[in-house]
Amino acid sequence: MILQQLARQQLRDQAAELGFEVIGFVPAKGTTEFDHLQSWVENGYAGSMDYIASRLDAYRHPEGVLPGCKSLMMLALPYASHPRTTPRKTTGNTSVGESAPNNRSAGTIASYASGSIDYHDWIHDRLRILVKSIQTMFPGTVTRGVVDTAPLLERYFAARANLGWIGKNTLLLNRKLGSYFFLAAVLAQADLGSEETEGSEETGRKGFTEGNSDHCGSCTACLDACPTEAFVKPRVLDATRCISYWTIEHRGPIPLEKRQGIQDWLFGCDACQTVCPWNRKRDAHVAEPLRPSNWSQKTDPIFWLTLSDEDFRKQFRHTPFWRTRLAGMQRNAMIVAANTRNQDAAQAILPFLDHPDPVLNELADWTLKQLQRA
Ligand code: B12
Ligand code: SF4
Ligand code: SF4
Repeated sequence: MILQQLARQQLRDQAAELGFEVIGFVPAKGTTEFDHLQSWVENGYAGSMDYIASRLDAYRHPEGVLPGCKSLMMLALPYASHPRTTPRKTTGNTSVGESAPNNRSAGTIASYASGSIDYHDWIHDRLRILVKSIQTMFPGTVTRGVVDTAPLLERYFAARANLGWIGKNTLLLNRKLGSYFFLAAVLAQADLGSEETEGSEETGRKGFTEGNSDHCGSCTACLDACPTEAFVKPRVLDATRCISYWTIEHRGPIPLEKRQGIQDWLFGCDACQTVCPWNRKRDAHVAEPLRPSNWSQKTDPIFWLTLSDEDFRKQFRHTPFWRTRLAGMQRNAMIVAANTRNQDAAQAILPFLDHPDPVLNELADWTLKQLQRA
Protein backbone atom coordinates (compact mmCIF):
# COMPACT_ATOMS: atom_id res chain seq x y z
CA MET A 1 0.00 0.00 0.00
CA ILE A 2 2.68 2.48 1.11
CA LEU A 3 4.93 1.25 -1.69
CA GLN A 4 2.15 1.87 -4.21
CA GLN A 5 1.51 5.33 -2.83
CA LEU A 6 5.19 6.21 -3.06
CA ALA A 7 5.39 4.83 -6.59
CA ARG A 8 2.35 6.85 -7.65
CA GLN A 9 3.75 10.04 -6.12
CA GLN A 10 7.10 9.57 -7.85
CA LEU A 11 5.42 8.89 -11.19
CA ARG A 12 3.07 11.82 -10.72
CA ASP A 13 6.00 14.19 -10.08
CA GLN A 14 7.89 12.84 -13.05
CA ALA A 15 4.87 13.10 -15.37
CA ALA A 16 4.26 16.69 -14.24
CA GLU A 17 7.86 17.56 -15.09
CA LEU A 18 7.32 16.03 -18.52
CA GLY A 19 4.41 18.42 -19.16
CA PHE A 20 1.38 16.27 -18.27
CA GLU A 21 -0.90 18.56 -16.27
CA VAL A 22 -3.47 16.12 -14.92
CA ILE A 23 -2.59 12.59 -13.88
CA GLY A 24 -4.55 9.73 -12.33
CA PHE A 25 -4.35 6.01 -11.62
CA VAL A 26 -7.04 3.40 -12.08
CA PRO A 27 -7.13 -0.41 -11.80
CA ALA A 28 -7.45 -2.30 -15.08
CA LYS A 29 -11.06 -3.49 -15.06
CA GLY A 30 -13.40 -4.35 -17.89
CA THR A 31 -15.17 -1.36 -19.33
CA THR A 32 -18.83 -0.77 -18.47
CA GLU A 33 -19.04 1.16 -21.76
CA PHE A 34 -18.40 -1.80 -24.05
CA ASP A 35 -22.07 -2.26 -24.96
CA HIS A 36 -22.27 1.40 -25.93
CA LEU A 37 -19.21 1.08 -28.12
CA GLN A 38 -20.63 -2.05 -29.77
CA SER A 39 -24.00 -0.47 -30.55
CA TRP A 40 -22.22 2.69 -31.71
CA VAL A 41 -20.35 0.62 -34.30
CA GLU A 42 -23.48 -1.40 -35.21
CA ASN A 43 -25.40 1.82 -35.83
CA GLY A 44 -22.81 2.73 -38.45
CA TYR A 45 -21.62 5.78 -36.49
CA ALA A 46 -17.97 4.78 -37.01
CA GLY A 47 -18.33 5.15 -40.80
CA SER A 48 -15.22 3.89 -42.59
CA MET A 49 -13.10 3.77 -39.39
CA ASP A 50 -12.82 -0.01 -39.67
CA TYR A 51 -9.96 -0.09 -37.17
CA ILE A 52 -12.54 0.18 -34.38
CA ALA A 53 -14.79 -2.73 -35.46
CA SER A 54 -11.87 -4.95 -36.44
CA ARG A 55 -10.45 -4.77 -32.89
CA LEU A 56 -13.75 -4.56 -31.02
CA ASP A 57 -13.05 -7.43 -28.61
CA ALA A 58 -9.79 -5.86 -27.47
CA TYR A 59 -11.76 -2.88 -26.09
CA ARG A 60 -13.47 -5.06 -23.46
CA HIS A 61 -10.58 -4.90 -21.03
CA PRO A 62 -7.14 -3.21 -20.98
CA GLU A 63 -5.77 -6.77 -21.21
CA GLY A 64 -6.70 -6.46 -24.88
CA VAL A 65 -3.83 -3.97 -25.14
CA LEU A 66 -1.44 -5.43 -22.57
CA PRO A 67 -1.95 -9.02 -21.36
CA GLY A 68 -1.79 -9.22 -17.56
CA CYS A 69 -2.45 -5.46 -17.25
CA LYS A 70 -3.32 -4.49 -13.64
CA SER A 71 -3.10 -0.69 -13.65
CA LEU A 72 -3.46 2.31 -15.87
CA MET A 73 -1.81 5.66 -15.40
CA MET A 74 -3.93 8.22 -17.27
CA LEU A 75 -2.41 11.50 -18.43
CA ALA A 76 -3.61 14.78 -19.97
CA LEU A 77 -1.35 17.08 -21.98
CA PRO A 78 -2.75 20.51 -22.96
CA TYR A 79 -2.58 21.91 -26.46
CA ALA A 80 -3.42 25.45 -27.63
CA SER A 81 -6.99 26.75 -27.66
CA HIS A 82 -8.53 27.42 -31.03
CA PRO A 83 -8.43 31.19 -31.76
CA ARG A 84 -12.21 31.28 -32.04
CA THR A 85 -12.44 30.44 -28.36
CA THR A 86 -13.16 33.70 -26.55
CA PRO A 87 -10.86 33.81 -23.56
CA ARG A 88 -12.24 35.30 -20.35
CA LYS A 89 -8.85 36.07 -18.89
CA THR A 90 -5.22 36.07 -20.02
CA THR A 91 -3.80 32.63 -19.48
CA GLY A 92 -0.32 32.95 -20.93
CA ASN A 93 0.54 31.74 -24.37
CA THR A 94 -2.19 29.16 -24.72
CA SER A 95 -4.03 30.50 -27.75
CA VAL A 96 -3.30 31.93 -31.16
CA GLY A 97 -6.00 34.45 -30.22
CA GLU A 98 -5.75 37.84 -31.80
CA SER A 99 -2.64 36.94 -33.79
CA ALA A 100 -4.77 34.87 -36.18
CA PRO A 101 -5.25 36.83 -39.41
CA ASN A 102 -8.75 38.03 -40.13
CA ASN A 103 -8.71 36.89 -43.72
CA ARG A 104 -12.14 36.06 -45.09
CA SER A 105 -10.88 33.62 -47.71
CA ALA A 106 -8.68 31.76 -45.23
CA GLY A 107 -9.85 28.48 -43.85
CA THR A 108 -9.15 27.21 -40.37
CA ILE A 109 -7.73 24.08 -38.80
CA ALA A 110 -8.29 22.18 -35.58
CA SER A 111 -6.03 23.60 -32.96
CA TYR A 112 -4.49 20.27 -31.97
CA ALA A 113 -2.79 20.24 -35.39
CA SER A 114 -1.44 23.79 -35.20
CA GLY A 115 1.90 22.94 -33.57
CA SER A 116 5.12 21.97 -35.29
CA ILE A 117 5.23 18.27 -34.35
CA ASP A 118 3.25 15.05 -34.39
CA TYR A 119 1.88 14.84 -30.87
CA HIS A 120 1.98 11.03 -30.99
CA ASP A 121 5.78 11.03 -31.35
CA TRP A 122 6.25 13.75 -28.78
CA ILE A 123 4.04 12.06 -26.18
CA HIS A 124 5.53 8.60 -26.84
CA ASP A 125 9.01 9.98 -26.10
CA ARG A 126 7.69 11.06 -22.69
CA LEU A 127 5.73 7.87 -22.04
CA ARG A 128 8.92 5.85 -22.58
CA ILE A 129 10.48 7.66 -19.61
CA LEU A 130 7.51 6.77 -17.39
CA VAL A 131 7.56 3.17 -18.64
CA LYS A 132 11.23 2.90 -17.68
CA SER A 133 10.55 4.24 -14.20
CA ILE A 134 7.78 1.70 -13.58
CA GLN A 135 10.03 -1.09 -14.79
CA THR A 136 12.77 0.06 -12.41
CA MET A 137 10.33 0.19 -9.49
CA PHE A 138 8.71 -3.15 -10.33
CA PRO A 139 11.40 -5.25 -12.04
CA GLY A 140 10.18 -7.95 -14.41
CA THR A 141 6.78 -6.36 -15.11
CA VAL A 142 5.81 -5.37 -18.62
CA THR A 143 4.62 -1.80 -19.15
CA ARG A 144 3.34 -0.06 -22.30
CA GLY A 145 2.62 3.54 -23.21
CA VAL A 146 -0.25 4.31 -25.60
CA VAL A 147 -1.68 7.43 -27.15
CA ASP A 148 -4.71 7.52 -29.41
CA THR A 149 -4.15 4.45 -31.55
CA ALA A 150 -4.56 1.46 -29.18
CA PRO A 151 -7.98 -0.23 -28.73
CA LEU A 152 -8.53 1.53 -25.40
CA LEU A 153 -11.43 3.82 -24.51
CA GLU A 154 -9.14 6.58 -23.34
CA ARG A 155 -11.83 9.03 -22.24
CA TYR A 156 -13.62 6.36 -20.23
CA PHE A 157 -10.50 5.33 -18.29
CA ALA A 158 -9.45 8.96 -17.88
CA ALA A 159 -12.85 9.78 -16.37
CA ARG A 160 -12.52 6.82 -14.03
CA ALA A 161 -9.05 7.99 -13.04
CA ASN A 162 -10.59 11.34 -12.06
CA LEU A 163 -9.05 13.40 -14.86
CA GLY A 164 -12.40 14.98 -15.63
CA TRP A 165 -15.90 14.24 -16.87
CA ILE A 166 -17.29 13.29 -20.27
CA GLY A 167 -18.98 16.36 -21.69
CA LYS A 168 -22.07 16.44 -23.87
CA ASN A 169 -19.71 16.84 -26.85
CA THR A 170 -18.25 13.40 -25.84
CA LEU A 171 -14.86 14.91 -25.03
CA LEU A 172 -13.22 14.65 -21.65
CA LEU A 173 -13.35 17.97 -19.82
CA ASN A 174 -11.33 19.15 -16.89
CA ARG A 175 -12.18 22.20 -14.80
CA LYS A 176 -8.70 23.69 -15.17
CA LEU A 177 -7.81 22.60 -18.71
CA GLY A 178 -11.17 22.70 -20.45
CA SER A 179 -11.11 20.09 -23.24
CA TYR A 180 -8.12 21.19 -25.32
CA PHE A 181 -5.79 18.40 -24.23
CA PHE A 182 -4.52 15.04 -25.45
CA LEU A 183 -5.03 11.88 -23.50
CA ALA A 184 -2.41 9.19 -23.05
CA ALA A 185 -2.04 6.09 -20.89
CA VAL A 186 0.65 3.88 -19.40
CA LEU A 187 -0.56 0.31 -18.93
CA ALA A 188 1.32 -1.73 -16.34
CA GLN A 189 1.35 -5.32 -15.16
CA ALA A 190 2.40 -3.89 -11.78
CA ASP A 191 -0.33 -3.04 -9.29
CA LEU A 192 -0.03 0.72 -8.85
CA GLY A 193 -3.14 1.08 -6.68
CA SER A 194 -6.06 3.34 -7.43
CA GLU A 195 -7.35 6.87 -7.17
CA GLU A 196 -10.69 6.02 -8.67
CA THR A 197 -13.76 7.96 -7.55
CA GLU A 198 -15.73 5.92 -5.02
CA GLY A 199 -18.89 4.36 -6.42
CA SER A 200 -18.23 5.66 -9.91
CA GLU A 201 -18.98 2.39 -11.62
CA GLU A 202 -22.58 2.42 -10.44
CA THR A 203 -23.26 5.83 -11.95
CA GLY A 204 -23.63 4.39 -15.43
CA ARG A 205 -23.62 6.89 -18.30
CA LYS A 206 -25.15 9.63 -16.18
CA GLY A 207 -22.05 11.10 -14.63
CA PHE A 208 -18.82 9.22 -14.72
CA THR A 209 -16.96 12.20 -13.53
CA GLU A 210 -14.75 14.04 -11.10
CA GLY A 211 -16.44 13.46 -7.77
CA ASN A 212 -19.34 11.99 -9.77
CA SER A 213 -20.70 15.38 -10.78
CA ASP A 214 -21.54 16.40 -14.30
CA HIS A 215 -20.15 19.91 -14.71
CA CYS A 216 -22.03 20.44 -17.99
CA GLY A 217 -25.22 21.12 -16.06
CA SER A 218 -27.99 22.49 -18.29
CA CYS A 219 -25.55 23.87 -20.88
CA THR A 220 -26.06 22.68 -24.47
CA ALA A 221 -23.71 25.12 -26.26
CA CYS A 222 -21.69 22.40 -28.00
CA LEU A 223 -24.79 20.54 -29.22
CA ASP A 224 -26.26 23.78 -30.59
CA ALA A 225 -22.98 24.91 -32.21
CA CYS A 226 -22.22 21.77 -34.22
CA PRO A 227 -22.53 22.90 -37.85
CA THR A 228 -23.55 19.45 -39.07
CA GLU A 229 -25.82 18.31 -36.22
CA ALA A 230 -23.52 15.38 -35.54
CA PHE A 231 -24.79 14.67 -32.03
CA VAL A 232 -27.53 12.05 -32.04
CA LYS A 233 -28.10 13.05 -28.42
CA PRO A 234 -25.85 14.40 -25.66
CA ARG A 235 -22.68 12.25 -25.41
CA VAL A 236 -23.46 10.27 -28.59
CA LEU A 237 -21.71 11.38 -31.75
CA ASP A 238 -22.43 10.08 -35.23
CA ALA A 239 -18.94 10.34 -36.70
CA THR A 240 -20.33 10.15 -40.25
CA ARG A 241 -21.83 13.60 -39.67
CA CYS A 242 -18.69 15.03 -38.05
CA ILE A 243 -16.40 17.40 -39.97
CA SER A 244 -13.41 15.98 -38.14
CA TYR A 245 -14.21 12.53 -39.53
CA TRP A 246 -14.65 13.72 -43.11
CA THR A 247 -11.60 15.98 -43.22
CA ILE A 248 -9.15 13.73 -41.33
CA GLU A 249 -10.28 10.11 -41.18
CA HIS A 250 -12.20 9.57 -44.37
CA ARG A 251 -10.30 8.60 -47.51
CA GLY A 252 -11.63 9.28 -51.00
CA PRO A 253 -14.44 11.52 -52.19
CA ILE A 254 -16.61 13.58 -49.86
CA PRO A 255 -20.28 13.21 -50.86
CA LEU A 256 -21.92 16.29 -52.38
CA GLU A 257 -24.40 16.69 -49.51
CA LYS A 258 -21.58 16.82 -46.93
CA ARG A 259 -19.50 19.53 -48.60
CA GLN A 260 -21.30 22.68 -47.54
CA GLY A 261 -21.44 21.63 -43.90
CA ILE A 262 -17.65 21.52 -43.77
CA GLN A 263 -17.71 25.33 -43.88
CA ASP A 264 -14.12 26.60 -43.65
CA TRP A 265 -12.61 23.64 -41.75
CA LEU A 266 -9.53 22.48 -43.68
CA PHE A 267 -8.50 19.85 -41.18
CA GLY A 268 -10.52 18.69 -38.18
CA CYS A 269 -13.07 20.82 -36.36
CA ASP A 270 -13.19 22.55 -32.99
CA ALA A 271 -16.66 24.09 -33.20
CA CYS A 272 -17.98 22.04 -30.26
CA GLN A 273 -14.99 23.16 -28.19
CA THR A 274 -14.75 26.87 -29.05
CA VAL A 275 -18.16 27.50 -27.47
CA CYS A 276 -17.60 25.50 -24.31
CA PRO A 277 -17.57 27.75 -21.23
CA TRP A 278 -14.88 25.56 -19.65
CA ASN A 279 -12.54 26.39 -22.54
CA ARG A 280 -13.13 30.11 -22.17
CA LYS A 281 -11.68 30.15 -18.69
CA ARG A 282 -9.04 27.46 -18.99
CA ASP A 283 -5.67 27.91 -17.42
CA ALA A 284 -3.15 25.62 -19.09
CA HIS A 285 0.51 25.61 -19.94
CA VAL A 286 1.08 24.61 -23.55
CA ALA A 287 4.50 23.17 -24.40
CA GLU A 288 6.46 25.07 -27.03
CA PRO A 289 6.21 22.49 -29.89
CA LEU A 290 2.43 22.37 -29.47
CA ARG A 291 2.00 26.12 -29.81
CA PRO A 292 0.75 27.34 -33.20
CA SER A 293 3.37 27.66 -35.87
CA ASN A 294 2.84 28.89 -39.46
CA TRP A 295 -0.84 29.40 -38.74
CA SER A 296 -1.54 31.63 -41.74
CA GLN A 297 0.09 29.13 -44.09
CA LYS A 298 -1.73 26.10 -42.72
CA THR A 299 -5.10 27.86 -42.92
CA ASP A 300 -4.66 29.05 -46.51
CA PRO A 301 -6.32 26.74 -49.09
CA ILE A 302 -4.00 28.08 -51.83
CA PHE A 303 -0.97 26.99 -49.83
CA TRP A 304 -2.18 23.36 -49.85
CA LEU A 305 -3.30 23.48 -53.50
CA THR A 306 0.12 24.61 -54.69
CA LEU A 307 2.25 22.43 -52.40
CA SER A 308 4.39 19.78 -54.11
CA ASP A 309 4.57 16.16 -52.91
CA GLU A 310 8.18 16.66 -51.98
CA ASP A 311 7.55 19.81 -49.94
CA PHE A 312 4.59 18.18 -48.24
CA ARG A 313 6.83 15.28 -47.19
CA LYS A 314 9.56 17.63 -45.99
CA GLN A 315 7.30 19.89 -43.97
CA PHE A 316 4.55 17.59 -42.77
CA ARG A 317 5.98 14.05 -42.51
CA HIS A 318 6.01 14.35 -38.70
CA THR A 319 2.79 16.28 -38.15
CA PRO A 320 -0.92 15.31 -37.88
CA PHE A 321 -1.44 16.36 -41.54
CA TRP A 322 0.47 13.29 -42.68
CA ARG A 323 -2.57 11.13 -41.80
CA THR A 324 -4.67 12.81 -44.49
CA ARG A 325 -1.83 12.95 -47.03
CA LEU A 326 -1.47 15.79 -49.52
CA ALA A 327 -4.37 14.54 -51.66
CA GLY A 328 -6.66 14.71 -48.62
CA MET A 329 -5.57 18.26 -47.79
CA GLN A 330 -6.09 19.31 -51.41
CA ARG A 331 -9.54 17.72 -51.42
CA ASN A 332 -10.39 19.66 -48.23
CA ALA A 333 -8.85 22.87 -49.61
CA MET A 334 -11.11 22.81 -52.69
CA ILE A 335 -14.22 22.32 -50.56
CA VAL A 336 -13.20 25.21 -48.30
CA ALA A 337 -12.44 27.39 -51.33
CA ALA A 338 -15.95 26.70 -52.65
CA ASN A 339 -17.60 27.32 -49.27
CA THR A 340 -15.75 30.59 -48.65
CA ARG A 341 -16.18 31.80 -52.26
CA ASN A 342 -12.42 32.12 -52.55
CA GLN A 343 -12.08 33.39 -56.14
CA ASP A 344 -8.32 33.76 -55.71
CA ALA A 345 -8.06 29.98 -55.43
CA ALA A 346 -9.48 29.36 -58.93
CA GLN A 347 -6.06 29.69 -60.58
CA ALA A 348 -4.58 27.10 -58.20
CA ILE A 349 -7.51 24.73 -58.82
CA LEU A 350 -7.31 24.74 -62.65
CA PRO A 351 -4.40 22.24 -62.91
CA PHE A 352 -6.48 19.68 -60.93
CA LEU A 353 -8.87 19.39 -63.92
CA ASP A 354 -6.18 17.17 -65.48
CA HIS A 355 -5.12 15.50 -62.26
CA PRO A 356 -4.73 11.69 -62.44
CA ASP A 357 -6.60 11.28 -59.14
CA PRO A 358 -10.33 11.11 -60.09
CA VAL A 359 -11.35 12.43 -56.65
CA LEU A 360 -9.39 15.66 -57.12
CA ASN A 361 -10.41 15.80 -60.75
CA GLU A 362 -14.13 15.74 -60.01
CA LEU A 363 -13.72 18.15 -57.12
CA ALA A 364 -11.83 20.69 -59.23
CA ASP A 365 -14.66 20.68 -61.75
CA TRP A 366 -17.28 21.03 -58.98
CA THR A 367 -15.38 23.79 -57.14
CA LEU A 368 -14.80 25.89 -60.25
CA LYS A 369 -18.52 25.67 -61.07
CA GLN A 370 -19.37 26.76 -57.51
CA LEU A 371 -17.00 29.72 -57.82
CA GLN A 372 -18.48 30.71 -61.18
CA ARG A 373 -21.93 30.75 -59.63
CA ALA A 374 -20.83 32.90 -56.67
C1 B12 B 1 -12.44 7.54 -33.25
C2 B12 B 1 -12.03 8.87 -32.66
C3 B12 B 1 -12.61 10.01 -33.20
C4 B12 B 1 -13.80 9.96 -34.15
C5 B12 B 1 -15.07 9.69 -33.30
C6 B12 B 1 -15.16 10.66 -32.10
C7 B12 B 1 -15.96 10.15 -30.91
N1 B12 B 1 -16.55 11.08 -30.20
O1 B12 B 1 -15.99 8.98 -30.62
C8 B12 B 1 -13.72 11.35 -34.83
C9 B12 B 1 -12.92 11.27 -36.11
C10 B12 B 1 -15.07 11.98 -35.16
C11 B12 B 1 -12.94 12.13 -33.78
C12 B12 B 1 -12.97 13.51 -33.68
C13 B12 B 1 -12.27 14.22 -32.72
N2 B12 B 1 -11.35 13.75 -31.87
CO1 B12 B 1 -10.99 11.85 -31.62
N3 B12 B 1 -10.66 10.08 -31.16
C14 B12 B 1 -11.11 8.94 -31.59
C15 B12 B 1 -10.47 7.78 -30.83
C16 B12 B 1 -9.35 7.20 -31.69
C17 B12 B 1 -11.46 6.67 -30.42
C18 B12 B 1 -12.76 7.20 -29.79
C19 B12 B 1 -13.80 6.11 -29.65
O2 B12 B 1 -13.48 5.01 -29.23
N4 B12 B 1 -15.06 6.40 -29.99
C20 B12 B 1 -16.07 5.41 -29.87
C21 B12 B 1 -17.39 5.93 -29.31
C22 B12 B 1 -18.25 4.80 -28.82
O3 B12 B 1 -17.19 6.84 -28.27
P1 B12 B 1 -18.42 7.73 -27.69
O4 B12 B 1 -19.66 7.51 -28.38
O5 B12 B 1 -17.99 9.15 -27.60
O6 B12 B 1 -18.56 7.22 -26.20
C23 B12 B 1 -17.47 7.12 -25.33
C24 B12 B 1 -17.34 8.23 -24.32
O7 B12 B 1 -18.04 9.39 -24.69
C25 B12 B 1 -17.82 7.61 -23.03
N5 B12 B 1 -19.07 8.14 -22.47
C26 B12 B 1 -20.00 8.92 -22.99
N6 B12 B 1 -20.89 9.23 -22.09
C27 B12 B 1 -20.54 8.62 -20.98
C28 B12 B 1 -21.14 8.61 -19.75
C29 B12 B 1 -20.56 7.83 -18.78
C30 B12 B 1 -21.22 7.78 -17.49
C31 B12 B 1 -19.40 7.09 -19.03
C32 B12 B 1 -18.79 6.24 -18.06
C33 B12 B 1 -18.80 7.14 -20.27
C34 B12 B 1 -19.40 7.90 -21.21
O8 B12 B 1 -17.94 6.26 -23.24
C35 B12 B 1 -17.76 5.91 -24.56
C36 B12 B 1 -16.65 4.96 -24.68
O9 B12 B 1 -15.45 5.57 -24.31
C37 B12 B 1 -9.94 8.51 -29.55
C38 B12 B 1 -8.67 7.91 -28.94
C39 B12 B 1 -9.00 6.70 -28.06
N7 B12 B 1 -8.30 5.61 -28.25
O10 B12 B 1 -9.88 6.77 -27.23
C40 B12 B 1 -9.69 9.94 -30.06
C41 B12 B 1 -9.98 11.12 -29.11
C42 B12 B 1 -11.31 10.89 -28.44
N8 B12 B 1 -10.12 12.25 -30.02
C43 B12 B 1 -9.64 13.34 -29.57
C44 B12 B 1 -9.75 14.59 -30.23
C45 B12 B 1 -8.84 15.71 -29.74
C46 B12 B 1 -10.66 14.78 -31.29
C47 B12 B 1 -11.11 16.09 -31.94
C48 B12 B 1 -11.21 17.26 -30.96
C49 B12 B 1 -10.11 16.43 -33.09
C50 B12 B 1 -10.51 17.64 -33.92
N9 B12 B 1 -10.33 18.84 -33.40
O11 B12 B 1 -10.95 17.51 -35.03
C51 B12 B 1 -12.47 15.70 -32.56
C52 B12 B 1 -13.63 15.95 -31.57
C53 B12 B 1 -14.96 15.48 -32.04
C54 B12 B 1 -15.86 15.08 -30.87
N10 B12 B 1 -16.75 15.96 -30.45
O12 B12 B 1 -15.72 13.97 -30.36
C55 B12 B 1 -9.02 13.16 -28.18
C56 B12 B 1 -9.98 13.73 -27.14
C57 B12 B 1 -9.33 14.39 -25.93
C58 B12 B 1 -10.39 14.82 -24.94
N11 B12 B 1 -10.19 15.94 -24.29
O13 B12 B 1 -11.39 14.18 -24.78
C59 B12 B 1 -8.83 11.60 -28.12
C60 B12 B 1 -8.98 10.97 -26.75
C61 B12 B 1 -7.42 11.33 -28.71
C62 B12 B 1 -6.29 11.58 -27.70
N12 B12 B 1 -5.54 10.56 -27.37
O14 B12 B 1 -6.11 12.67 -27.21
N13 B12 B 1 -12.24 11.30 -32.96
S1 SF4 C 1 -15.99 18.33 -34.22
FE1 SF4 C 1 -17.31 19.79 -35.37
S2 SF4 C 1 -18.64 18.54 -36.67
FE2 SF4 C 1 -17.69 17.18 -35.13
S3 SF4 C 1 -19.18 17.10 -33.47
FE3 SF4 C 1 -17.79 18.77 -32.94
S4 SF4 C 1 -18.75 20.60 -33.85
FE4 SF4 C 1 -19.75 18.84 -34.77
S1 SF4 D 1 -20.39 23.27 -24.18
FE1 SF4 D 1 -21.61 22.98 -22.33
S2 SF4 D 1 -22.61 20.96 -22.62
FE2 SF4 D 1 -20.94 21.11 -24.11
S3 SF4 D 1 -19.20 20.10 -23.12
FE3 SF4 D 1 -19.04 22.31 -22.65
S4 SF4 D 1 -20.12 22.57 -20.69
FE4 SF4 D 1 -20.71 20.57 -21.51
